[in-house]
Order: sequence, then C-alpha cells, then structure tokens
Amino acid sequence: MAGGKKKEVKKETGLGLSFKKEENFGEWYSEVVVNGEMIEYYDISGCYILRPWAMSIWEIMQVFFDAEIKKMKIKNCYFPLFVSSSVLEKEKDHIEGFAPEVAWVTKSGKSDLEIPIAIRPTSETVMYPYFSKWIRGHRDLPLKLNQWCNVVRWEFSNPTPFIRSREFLWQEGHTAFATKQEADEEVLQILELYRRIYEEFLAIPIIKGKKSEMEKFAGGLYTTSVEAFIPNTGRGIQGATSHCLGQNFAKMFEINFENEKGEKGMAWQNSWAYSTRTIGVMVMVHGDDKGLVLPPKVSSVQVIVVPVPFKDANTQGIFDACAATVDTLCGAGIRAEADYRENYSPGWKYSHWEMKGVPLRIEIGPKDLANNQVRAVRRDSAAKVDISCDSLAGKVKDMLDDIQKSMFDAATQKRDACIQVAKTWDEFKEALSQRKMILAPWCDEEEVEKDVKDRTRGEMGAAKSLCSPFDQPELPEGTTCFASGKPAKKVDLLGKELLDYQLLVRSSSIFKLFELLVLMYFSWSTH
Ligand code: 87F
Repeated sequence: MAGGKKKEVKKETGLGLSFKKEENFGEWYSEVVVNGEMIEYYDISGCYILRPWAMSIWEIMQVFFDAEIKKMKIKNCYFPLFVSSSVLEKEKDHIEGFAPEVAWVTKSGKSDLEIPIAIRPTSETVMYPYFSKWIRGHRDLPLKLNQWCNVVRWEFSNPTPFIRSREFLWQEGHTAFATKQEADEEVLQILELYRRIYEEFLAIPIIKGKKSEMEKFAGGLYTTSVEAFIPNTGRGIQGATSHCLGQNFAKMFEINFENEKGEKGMAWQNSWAYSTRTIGVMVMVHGDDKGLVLPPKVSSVQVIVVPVPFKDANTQGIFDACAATVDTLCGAGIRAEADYRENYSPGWKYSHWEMKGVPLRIEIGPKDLANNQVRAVRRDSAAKVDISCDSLAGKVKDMLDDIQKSMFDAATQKRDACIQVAKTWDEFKEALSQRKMILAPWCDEEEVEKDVKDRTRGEMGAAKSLCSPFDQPELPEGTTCFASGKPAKKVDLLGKELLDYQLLVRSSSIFKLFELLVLMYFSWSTH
C-alpha cells in the first residue's frame, strides 16, 4: 500500500481502511483485498497469492459447480500446462489476437530449449488433438470434459487482483456433440449455472445475453455470457462465458465421427469457463468502508463468536458459553468459530472480523450470560439483536438467509438504478456520462458497433456492446437504432467495461509521483 497522506479512519484498535470506496475506488479495492487477508502481493507484477480466506470462497463455489456438472455427466480430467508451438499455432485465427499474451518457456537451466514451449492461456489446442483421437464413432459422443486448473495470460496493462492477473484459476469445460441442438442446449444449461453462482452464491445480479459478432470469441460460432456491473466505477464486467464453438475447431483438428448409417459427421463443440474473477466482482460489489462484506453462502466463517469478558465477571462462564454456542451452530450445519485470543481486545476483534467480512458476529458478555442470550450483529447492516440461547440455531439460520437475500436485493437495487434506457445518441451519451449501462435499440451491424467505440473513445476507455440480453422487450414497429438511425433489430446492453478502467492503477501511480514531488520539495527546502 502507498504510504503518506491517508485519510485516517482508523480506530483505537489500529485496524481500518485508509481509503474510502466512494472517494478512491482503486486504492480502496487494493487495500481491502490485502487487509481482508484474501490477497498478498507477490514480487512478480500481476501475480498474487490467494490466501486461505479467498481460496475457501473459490472452493465453496467449486463444490457447487463440480456437483452440478457431474449431474450433467461431465467428467473431470487434467491436461498438461505446456503446449508445443506447433499445436498452439495450428488454429491461427483463434490465437492471432491473443498471441502477445502467450508466455513461453525458452530455457532449462542455462541452456536454450531447442523449441520453445508455451504455457496454456486456455486449452482448446491442448485438448482437441485428443478429442480427434478419442472420437471415432457416434458412440464416442457426447464427450464432455472439464478441468479445474490455472492458466497464464501475460497481460501488460493494469493488473488488478482477481479481476486481471497474469495467472488465474478457472474451470474450463470442453464438450463435443453429434448435433448442434445438443450443443445449443448445453450452452444455456452452463450459463444458468453461472447465473446461480453469481446470484445465489455471490449475491450479485447479472444479465444473461449473447455477445455481438465483434465481442464474441473469434474462434467460435456464438458466445453467451453473464454480465455484472460495478456501480462505483459505472462499469460492466463479463462474469463468465459459455461458447458454442460450432464446427470450427472440429474442422481444424479433424474431430470427425461416423454415424449409425456409416456417414461422416463433424462434431459440434462448446467451451465454457468461470474464473477467480468472480471473487473480485464480489469484493467490488459488496465491500464497504469497513472492509469485505461476504455473502453467507460463500463465507468459510458465517458466524464469529467473540467473548466479551468484563473485569470481575465470570470469564470462564463466558468462554464456556462461547464454546457451547459454536457447538450448537456447527451442529446445525452453520459454519461458526470463536475468537478466544487473549492478546486482543473485543473491540479489536470486532474490527478484524468486520474487515474480513464475516456475515454475523455473536458477542457474549456477562449480561448475556446472566440472561441466557447472545447478541448478534449483522455485517451488512450493522443491525443488532439479542437472541435467546433456546432458539439460537433456528434464529441464526434465518438471519443468515436474510443477510444473503438483503445483499442480493441491495445490489440489485443499486444495479437497476444504473441501467438507463436510451433511444437516441444524445440520451446514450448523457447516460454514459452518468456512469450508467444503457439499454438501447440496436441495428446490430458491425460497422455501427465500431463507430460507437470510436465516437466514445476517451482516456477512460470506450463504450461497447456488453451483450444482447436474452430478456428482450417488444420493439414497436418502426423503432430505429440509437446510433445509426437504421431499423432496430433488438435491444442491446451497452456500457464501458471495467477492464478498460485505467484509473485503478493510474490514479495511484500519479498519486505516488505527487507524493514523491512533495517530499522532495520539503526535504530540499529544509536543507
Ligand atoms: C489469451 C491468449 C491466448 C482468451 C487468450 O472463453 C488465447 C486466448 O483463446 C484465448 N485469451 N482466449 C479465448 C478463450 C476462449 C474459451 N476457452 C475455454 C473461453 C472459455 C474456456
């Protein structure tokens, strides 16, 4: 973290954030992922250590998604991290735009490798030669594989923990079918799982839709996505993608089969992924000036129990009540822990667990002990309630459900307030300047899409089509495109994208430079 002029919101506990979410979003984000103990910075730019607090969230989503895809008869596998250059470059079109991001191994020890080896940025070219080998007849189809792994994309701009890192974790699914219809169905089934991860687990509303021809994965037939929104930045962000690859890769890699009648067919393929970016979106949407705010469904600690001993009070009794509370809650399937550390004050512990975003805190002091009750404090709203020990588990379960729901509702309300319908270019520009996403009638032509980018390009990135939402309103006869005036074919969701959001790092480096100049000035003037 940058030192220097920080707005002190620190309490006597010594914890707290130096930056406010509303005032300096980029710095706030970097500070909150570090102080919340999710991320540690690493000495290679764009690479981050995922600490247990972040990894546990990833694992909870993984357990859900893994079970769901197994129900769909998708099998896990693991392919190597390395790709030979001949295979990687086999599908030239697909790799072309991405080539600068591919990292290569060129040495072992001091000697150069005869042929450099690439590190997978995605695994189409790694897997599909084997799809070709394994698929012979229609009985070999469908072939439905998934792998949980890391990938490397050597990005040069603006690394941001979880959101854009040079190495990240994801699942990548790769499937092959005999018919387009089966592939089409799976694309949407997977997209629905991605919606559930965002909405049911991370309490983040998303919009499902189809990418434009310009924004789709170039190697595929069509791309569907779930699109989230970060209100503080006014930016959309692609949450996850599910592609129908059509037969493009099958042609390239000769993934052919013979049907019952002995006729040759070419496989229809899909690929789909979600990554640790999900965690970054969650931090950005829900976090506040006290730190992380975790939705109960993904928090590895849902309830933190803090003993509040008082000078002459029955300290042992309080500690015993804490242990009993944890037992009761865990027995009811709630993830509860107590913080018994004696070298920290209760106040310090409150701030610490608030920073880490634990959804519910339970305090037990002498008065609670005497009254056979506990005090519960919600992380999302700071609301406090006393709960009788007799109805503890049920009440806590209800509260956690309510926190999950309130967080989703609050995020939805905020997101909805940032969606503006625009019918004309002027309305569109106006909404964009107010940091909104825009729903606008759209002619769906590539030239016009390019034109929108050109006409909105500024220092902070251009506006683009985010998706064409599946949920389409009726378009009245004669509706025209907001950008071209041509007949509108559909309504499109447009906006700026978080990945083009330079401010995240640039503001901080300008800030550091400014600090340095001030320091130099003062050290000069005092000499
Ligand atoms: C970066 C370097 C090389 C994205 C890249 O979305 C290649 C690529 O192919 C690349 N960045 N992509 C597109 C990935 C498409 C697709 N792969 C499987 C997915 C879902 C999972």
